[in-house]
Amino acid sequence: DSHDERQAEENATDNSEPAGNSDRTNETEQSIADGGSSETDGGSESDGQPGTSDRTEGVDENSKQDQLDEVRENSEGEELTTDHGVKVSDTDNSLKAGERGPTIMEDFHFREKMTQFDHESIPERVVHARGTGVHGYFQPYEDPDLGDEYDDIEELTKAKVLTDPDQKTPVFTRFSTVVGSRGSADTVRDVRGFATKFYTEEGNWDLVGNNIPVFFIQDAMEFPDLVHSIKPDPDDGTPQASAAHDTFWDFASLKPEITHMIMWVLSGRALPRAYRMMQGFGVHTFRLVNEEGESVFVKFHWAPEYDTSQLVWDETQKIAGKNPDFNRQDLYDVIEAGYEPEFELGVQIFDEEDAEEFDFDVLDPTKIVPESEVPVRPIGKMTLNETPDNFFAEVEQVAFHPGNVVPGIDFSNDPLLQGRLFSYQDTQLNRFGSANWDEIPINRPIAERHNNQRAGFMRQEINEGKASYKPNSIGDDDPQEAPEEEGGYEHYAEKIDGKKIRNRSESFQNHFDQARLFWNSMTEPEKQNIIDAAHFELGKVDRVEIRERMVYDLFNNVDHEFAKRVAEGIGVEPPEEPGDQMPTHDREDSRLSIEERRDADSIETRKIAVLVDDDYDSDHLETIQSTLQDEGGRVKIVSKVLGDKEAENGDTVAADKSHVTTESVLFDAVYVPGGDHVDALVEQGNAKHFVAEMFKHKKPIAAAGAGTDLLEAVELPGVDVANAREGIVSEQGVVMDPDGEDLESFAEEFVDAIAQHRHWERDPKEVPA
Ligand code: HDD
Repeated sequence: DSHDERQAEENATDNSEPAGNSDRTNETEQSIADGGSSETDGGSESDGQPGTSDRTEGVDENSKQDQLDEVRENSEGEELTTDHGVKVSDTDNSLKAGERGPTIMEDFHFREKMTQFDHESIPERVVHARGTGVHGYFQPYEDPDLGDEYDDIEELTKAKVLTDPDQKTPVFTRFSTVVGSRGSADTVRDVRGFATKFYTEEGNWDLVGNNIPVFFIQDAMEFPDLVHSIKPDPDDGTPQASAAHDTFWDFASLKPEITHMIMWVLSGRALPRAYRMMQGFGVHTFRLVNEEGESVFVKFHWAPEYDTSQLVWDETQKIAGKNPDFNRQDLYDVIEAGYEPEFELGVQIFDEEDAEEFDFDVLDPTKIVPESEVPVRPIGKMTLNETPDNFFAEVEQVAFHPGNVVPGIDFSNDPLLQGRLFSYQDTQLNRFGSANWDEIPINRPIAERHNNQRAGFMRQEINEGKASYKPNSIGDDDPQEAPEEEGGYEHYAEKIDGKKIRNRSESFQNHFDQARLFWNSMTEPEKQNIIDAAHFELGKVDRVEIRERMVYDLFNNVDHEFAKRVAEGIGVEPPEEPGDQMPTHDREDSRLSIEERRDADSIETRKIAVLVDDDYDSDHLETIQSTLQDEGGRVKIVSKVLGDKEAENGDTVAADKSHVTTESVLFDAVYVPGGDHVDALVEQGNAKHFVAEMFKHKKPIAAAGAGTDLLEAVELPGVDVANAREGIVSEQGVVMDPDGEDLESFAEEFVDAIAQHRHWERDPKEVPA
């Protein structure tokens, strides 16, 4: 199995300890021939009698993989054939009339090969075109703590995927950027999509969320306008994957309801360090429904096992050139190295009465339910542990639809959600050209399917029997409708009584309260990041009236100081008074700040570069390297050129990367061991730049022994290397041990500095990198 081979290879080459093992435990060989019907029973016992089988039972974490095994194709050791199974003798030369003559129409192999190629591409997603996806499973917690009001999760929902702690439901999760086309860069300023397909035994449930808990607009009717404004301009097709142009800010400046979302998008949330280092949100208020048909409202939250972490702006722009696949590659790399990124699923539960109490409308997707009002209750965990075999078949063809829900999960009347329930089905028809997109292996449920929906382009299933209508007497009226007690989906019987009306509810008008809450909740460096981002984004806007509207009509109604600080950087006269709609509250919620949420207790999966040249101190290298690896860090040796480097004592180490093939922006931290090699390093512009840029991007830096000379040569602002001549000094995330004597304590200090991720106290303005 190619997964195992990749695993073995990674384990052999990656010099860090894998945190887990992503092998599938149960490699069931299930073929159509040996009785597992293509309808699939998900690995359960089947009596083989068409029409008499029970609902799928015994779904486990491998069920989807077992199903996919049925369609996996492996050419290893095989002979080349045409699509129709005829062996091919020559695939390099077309059939010609004579040695140097024209190609002959009869050449079926040429025609087939070329036709297939000409039709290889399908339309990219109109939004979220660029992304990556991986397999995993979800498992509910045993007895989750739901607070005082509810004892157990069954009181809230009958969805087994959320309630049965013995059930591991397979999932496929796709992460994405929104605006850029399929070939754009990963590290642009943008919202990230976070879409999960749960292949539950009761059918597919798609939780199609983002890494930001609110949205730009309040009604799906506005979505085409929003997307047209942010996508490249219609006349020249620029800029790619960027909000920073007149059309987007024109639209934004005329839509005060966008303000809250804009605050998030200008923050570090829009620059995630990794897809596995960001929160996810279902955004809308959904409903949970229990066996009795009672319902509560719910907001879904994903919390990453690895701290939510951001990149800094200068770094993201450089990464976009050095490695545009930065986030996509990271996810594959860590999973293939044996780590299994986890996300905890949490719910905020509130009922209609609670909703009445809030000073915002829970149906308005530009609002959060603050965690200070309703805590997030963790109810289960998703583990991502398997990379796809084929990007097109799995990542590109996976198709999500918020309308895919299972009994126990239902919708609210959020007008954005309601519109999505139409749009996703429709967009898949455009992408796949057929209503049969749900038959594509990655989209196929594990749960059995029986209905009279038939035919159409690329139909795969062979539906037996004469009657494809209901009611029928010819086929015993099968397939039978399932009453609710047998798992039939019943929509929550919400009472609705109103006039047909096209308007925006009064309760949706409070646009600045939560934007201010967000601003108030930021640490000072996070506020500065937002201001810097506004200077960049609005600085790219040519029309001054758009910049003015953003400052006067939007930002000045969030916070007066904020509006003034933005105005100063973009050639707009700072407002003299706060805006008339500016809320005066000074509420904060620390859960909104990435920095305040940080646990900072682990360096697992962080990438650390060690700068090495000939005559390094091998004790300095090995002691620190092994501590970092024991803590789960991934250490790479970076040198001027590839090849073995020799230590002072004759040991050698092979360089993993050279300065030609890597850059500081691709690492989380840097370490410079001592030894005579430092004489060479201080002469290398690339080595100095590496350290200076690490400093500029607020990343941890460590140096032992003579390694500190390199830091001195770089003249890091505010770091007094000359006076750090004794013992271990750690300031601004720069850890130095000039004696190089207590390497263990030094390593621990360095680990702490890496766990902090970024050292915001630094002032990078003086760093010439
Ligand atoms: Fe959407 C894709 C998330 C509002 C219409 N959306 C898409 C994807 C994600 C989201 C993660 C990518 C799925 C994948 O990986 O294949 N969208 C959201 C969230 C929204 C949201 C969290 C607000 C809360 N979307 C939204 C609205 C509409 C759409 C209001 C239209 C009315 N979204 C689409 C789409 C896409 C899509 C055009 C493009 C490709 C696809 O669906 O499959 O239908």
